[in-house]
Amino acid sequence: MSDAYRKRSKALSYWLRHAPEKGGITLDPNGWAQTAAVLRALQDEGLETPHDMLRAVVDENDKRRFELSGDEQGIRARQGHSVAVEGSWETAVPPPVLYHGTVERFLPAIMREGLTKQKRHHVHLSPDIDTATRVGARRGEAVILTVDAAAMAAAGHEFALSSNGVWLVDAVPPQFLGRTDQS
Ligand code: HQG
Repeated sequence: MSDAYRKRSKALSYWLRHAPEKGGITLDPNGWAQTAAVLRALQDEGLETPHDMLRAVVDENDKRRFELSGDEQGIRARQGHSVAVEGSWETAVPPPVLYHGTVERFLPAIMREGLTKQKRHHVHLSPDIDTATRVGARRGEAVILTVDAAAMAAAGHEFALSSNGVWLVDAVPPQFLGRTDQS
């Protein structure tokens, strides 16, 4: 992503996941904002964004964080919210093993109480080690944990899959966690 797109992606993440009111934006119960309101908010930030550019920011986003509605009048984040929204993700049967990228300093708490969702709606899990490594590396040297998703599902934990491929759960109790050889 170019710098210009990254700046806009960060502003969109902030408004569409965490603080719509800071952009003068409202989200409907499914997380949709009016595209026109978002374009206005970008302009107010000095980030003039023609509609075509917004479409490109959405289409070329490195993690496919956002989606436009069919008529492009609406825009929303696919996952990662801290504000209350519902319905952006679907319940799904997970693969047997999923991964979580984190850093060493969180491990004592994680091994004691499991993965908990912190400020977001869900704990985010990755389908592969590469993705988990990138997630963990945002905070330092990545440590990759395995999640025994098969055993969790068998124990009744519900998994959802966002439309950009992120696995979402309420929590991962410590007995389902392990460490990969890589970390
Ligand atoms: C840690 C980004 C202490 C957890 C990424 C993580 C992802 C605990 C942090 C998406 C804990 C939460 C999500 C416990 C979990 N005690 N620390 N019990 N349980 N943690 O950002 O998974 O660029 O909410 O390990 O790429 O890092 O925003 O979650 O380090 O896809 O689209 O608490 O966000 O995507 O941090 O990242 P986050 P995450 P975007």
